[in-house]
Amino acid sequence: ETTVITFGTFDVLHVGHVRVLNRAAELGDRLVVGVSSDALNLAKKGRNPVFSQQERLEIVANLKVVDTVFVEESLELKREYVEQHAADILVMGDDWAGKFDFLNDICKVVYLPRTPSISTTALIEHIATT
Ligand code: C2G
Repeated sequence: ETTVITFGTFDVLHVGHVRVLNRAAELGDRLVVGVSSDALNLAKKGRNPVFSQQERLEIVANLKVVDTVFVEESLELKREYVEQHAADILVMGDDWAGKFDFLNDICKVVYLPRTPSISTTALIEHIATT
């Protein structure tokens, strides 16, 4: 059995998120998703997410292709998470290209192309100005 792991904030879920999760799921038999905590999101992006971590976890957990979700507390814990979940493949969008290559010793690291022109930031901007 091949376990795939991926990470993200998944705040205001959109088709870019769904596509990367579907493509990640196709690479294995089981998909595990680390959802960034509210604290990590604030540290990373300088703003609170629209949806709380509990809500984001609930949304992602209910997607057909997702088997397991957990809270990602720190970007520095990737190796621990890969080991804990016995992941064979780590998948990230290519905005992270190269960033997790150091995990090549314990899993395969795959970067998938992002869906162009869709982002939560653009969505928030759109909603705020129309
Ligand atoms: N994504 C995508 N296309 C978009 C937007 C996002 O393919 N138009 C992908 C990202 O590349 C990522 C996933 O969807 O693989 C989740 O995106 P974000 O919620 O923006 O995740 P991020 O904040 O980058 O968190 O440890 C890493 C972080 O937790 C990743």
